[in-house]
Amino acid sequence: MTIQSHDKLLLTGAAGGLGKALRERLKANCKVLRLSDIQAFGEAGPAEEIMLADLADAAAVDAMVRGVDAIVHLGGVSVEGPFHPILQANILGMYNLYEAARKHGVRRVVFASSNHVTGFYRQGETINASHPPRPDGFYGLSKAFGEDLSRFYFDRYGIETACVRIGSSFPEPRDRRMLATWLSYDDLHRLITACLTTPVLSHSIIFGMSNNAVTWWDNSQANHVGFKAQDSSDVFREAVYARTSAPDLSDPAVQFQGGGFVKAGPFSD
Ligand code: NAI
Ligand code: 15L
Repeated sequence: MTIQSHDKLLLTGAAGGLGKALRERLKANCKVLRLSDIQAFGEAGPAEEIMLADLADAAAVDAMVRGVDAIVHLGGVSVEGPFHPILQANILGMYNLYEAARKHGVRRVVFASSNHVTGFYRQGETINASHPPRPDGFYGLSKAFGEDLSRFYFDRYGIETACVRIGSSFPEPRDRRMLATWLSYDDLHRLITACLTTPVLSHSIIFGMSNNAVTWWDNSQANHVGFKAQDSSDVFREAVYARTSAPDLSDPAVQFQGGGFVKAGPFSD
């Protein structure tokens, strides 16, 4: 069940893959959904507003945040790559977003962090939110920064944040690794809804995954969020095995949880 918990909810990264998947679903969580991205993506529909903004532009971010009650923050560079674009969108962008949230009294944020914060743990290990970050690149580092920054804004200003370390959120798992990391769009929406509605969120780290039989992540420290995954990658297992070859255990992409990200680069700006 989705509770309409907020008057005006801001969704950043609305033009992206997850933004498009969540646009209709999140309308049930609020009276008005404000959609933002750096790139144009069409007209506002009923009960929607569109405000384009570059996350690196403090004034634009301030205007984007003014008047909203809560934020689902998906915007930014979403893959490994050169440092400077990541610095602008994911690091400076997070600072701009939380400064605007502080100034305008926003009390709760759901931050799309990533499994790449801990991508250098091995696929044979089970980790929880207390394991130290082991980012697998500049992208994972930027998400680790976002988690730390949001913790500071909670400790200092009381802004609650759920750092959702999303695994792989696509219509279906694309390879054998994603049988462990897959998060369905419906489960992602359930997870965000839980983060928006749980009475006390505090600063929480939660791995974003469906109810997959194979898992590397233990969410027992996030029971207070109240998320129960209802989908599972298991229904895709046979098809994924049929179209993929047996893993090469000497390949770092198979050894580490971050998959191919762990061997991306080096990049020059
Ligand atoms: P995406 O790349 O499709 O969407 C990201 C959006 O952010 C794009 O529409 C892009 O235009 C926008 N953006 C980039 N730079 C910006 C800037 N400077 N200012 C404003 N907007 C900017 O990525 P996707 O898959 O939709 O992911 C959404 C979020 O979830 C990202 O933060 C990503 O890191 C995170 N995530 C996604 C996962 C997945 O499996 N899809 C897994 C882990 C994390
Ligand atoms: C991510 O953080 C990316 O945003 C997404 O595109 C996928 O690559 C995902 O991680 C993953 O690890 O599968």
